[in-house]
Amino acid sequence: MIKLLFATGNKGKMKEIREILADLPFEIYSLSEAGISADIEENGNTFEENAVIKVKAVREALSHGDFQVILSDDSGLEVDALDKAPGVHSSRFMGEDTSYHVKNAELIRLVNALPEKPRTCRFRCVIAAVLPGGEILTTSGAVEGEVAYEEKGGTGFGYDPIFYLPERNCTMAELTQEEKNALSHRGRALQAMKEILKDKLHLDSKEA
Ligand code: ITT
Repeated sequence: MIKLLFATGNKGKMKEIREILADLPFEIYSLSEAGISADIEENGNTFEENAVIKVKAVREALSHGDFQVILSDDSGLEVDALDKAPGVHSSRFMGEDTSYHVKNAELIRLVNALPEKPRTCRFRCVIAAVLPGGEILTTSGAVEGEVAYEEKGGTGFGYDPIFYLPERNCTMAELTQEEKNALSHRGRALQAMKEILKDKLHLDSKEA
């Protein structure tokens, strides 16, 4: 098994990441499972910059060789009518400790106040990796949707209950977790990263 550290403190992300990576021979640790409490300043202007900031900060906090692979995820919601806010500030929007019920209601209110503007939005995700030789790589994924008129569904986390998928006629939070992972920004970015890891680490699915 290959020891992989996923540099996130977000439990919702971690659950999805474990499911998406389940067919590869990784022993996966979150930051808390690895006993790491890195206070990382996410001061990049893009998802890519922040994803790289996270893996580098965690690599520096580790003793050499603790983990063969370090991954991070920087992601967020871009609402077109709000100039792509909350974007890289998605987790900080209205304060990190504010409930998503409150954040979601505020986003709906902001978009409803601009009735002439489209409700289009997207989730974006960038996954960054530090490979055994120290090489840093990134992959990205996105999924298009619309800001819903009300919260619906209980799958996933964060903004999922207000992320309406026109083609499915439901919100992201009304899909099963497996359905979400198959089409989400995170699912797409991680699938692309899995292909790179399989190639670079000479892995087959299931077995090392
Ligand atoms: P880490 O930095 O520790 O990974 P974080 O929650 O601070 O955790 P980000 O800075 O990448 O992570 O912010 C991502 C935010 O974007 C997240 O907290 C949600 O508000 C939102 N988000 C990202 N992916 C999402 C998803 O699949 N469903 C709903 N909301 C999502």
